[in-house]
Amino acid sequence: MNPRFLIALSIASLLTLVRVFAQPVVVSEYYNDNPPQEWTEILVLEDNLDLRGWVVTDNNASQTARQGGVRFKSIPYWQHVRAGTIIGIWHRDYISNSPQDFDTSMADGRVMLAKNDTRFFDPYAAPDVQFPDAPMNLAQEGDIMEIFDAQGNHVHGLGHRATPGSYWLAMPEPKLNTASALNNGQSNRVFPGSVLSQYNGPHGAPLSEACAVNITRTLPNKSCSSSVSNWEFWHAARRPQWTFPRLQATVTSSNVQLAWNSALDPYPQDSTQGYLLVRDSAGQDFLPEQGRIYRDGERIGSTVVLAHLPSTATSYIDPVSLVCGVSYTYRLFAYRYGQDDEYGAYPPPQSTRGRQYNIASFAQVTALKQVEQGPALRTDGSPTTFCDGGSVVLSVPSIPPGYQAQWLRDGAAISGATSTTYRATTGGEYRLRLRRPDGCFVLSDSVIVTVHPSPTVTTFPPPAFSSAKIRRS
Ligand SMILES: [Ca+2]
Ligand SMILES: [Ca+2]
Repeated sequence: MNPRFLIALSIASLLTLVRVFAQPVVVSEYYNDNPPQEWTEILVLEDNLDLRGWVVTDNNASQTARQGGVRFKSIPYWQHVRAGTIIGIWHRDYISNSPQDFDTSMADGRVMLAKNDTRFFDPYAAPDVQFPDAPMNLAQEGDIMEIFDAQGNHVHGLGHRATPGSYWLAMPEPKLNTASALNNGQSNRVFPGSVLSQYNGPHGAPLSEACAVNITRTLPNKSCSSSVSNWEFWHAARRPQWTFPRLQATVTSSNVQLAWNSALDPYPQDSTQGYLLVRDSAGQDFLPEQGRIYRDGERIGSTVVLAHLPSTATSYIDPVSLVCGVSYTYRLFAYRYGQDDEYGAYPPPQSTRGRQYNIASFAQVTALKQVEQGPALRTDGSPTTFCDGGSVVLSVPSIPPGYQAQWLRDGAAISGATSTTYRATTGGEYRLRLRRPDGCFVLSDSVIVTVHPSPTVTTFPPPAFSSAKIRRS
């Protein structure tokens, strides 16, 4: 990475610290060619977004006047668009009937629609349109793809031109402008595009690139010089959020009853989100592959897929009779989107297409058959909620002879924690598991420990500048 790039990037980062945008939709990439082959790729970043009446439009070659494009029709299709939805728009008609080129189903979070498909779009022409017969026609010398909300407010714009035109200069942020022409066969794309703040910057900022290689229609963007992509940004937008997931298991003689708190789903009516519930009896740390569709009853090593559940579900009964001495670990993953229309059940994981699981924040619990009442945990009197750096000591008074102790956090054994006391410094649900001489397990009750990040003080700008703002986070 050359020093000028680093300096420019750090200046761009500083600028975005001062002005923070939360644009709900961004222009991600567009491709210049003869109009029937041209397309624009936009990415939805806000969940359950009403896109009815929104506009995507282009500009003229000198970047001085808005031209035309599409207005999203006022139909239910656009009313509850989910975060992470990828919208590709052909600038004319569908170029083939393959699912790659003609995809109107939004259940997988990706569509490829034609501007001229009046089921989804009304034609849009700006008041100052210069060529009413050819709107949404990318020009080599310069252009801008711009998004407006239903009230006509600027949302985001991505342009290209060696020198910026008056429209681009006057256009509100957030916006980017690649400082070059865009020949036929080239795409202009946001890159690195790994955080939202990188979708805004001054003309020529090293935040977008135009070239004829690594063109990625409705896929995460790649740089002109390497195949690294911003798939993690796309994935993070497409997976459900689940803060502090908690899964509890109650073992009875005939089943295991599971209950959990909910992952965030602002629009459960569309059944776009759900849960994948798995069970393991051999300590395998199963994580689902992104994009892959699993079947109920499917086995992956020692893990079995128990069920797919709607996002409104908060409980499940596993009709399994636990044997004394055997422990089952349950994992519950929140997901968004169905099977990808183009790739099917096994998309390449870094394509971010199809079903996206939150494997960074999921719920887990271990179920054991209790043959005797477990001990109650004690604390040392310290609070169980504290800041980073704090701790609380958990203990039991004594352990019966021959019993082996093991502390668990969120159902998983803590390495080396085998005495009657444990000092907890990280958040989670703590239990003590005792193994009896006959091999059966006994579980204590649980203590939930919550750890908040310590307040940190950041000075900005750096001390070399004359004034400083203090940010607390
Ligand atoms: Ca689709
Ligand atoms: Ca792309």
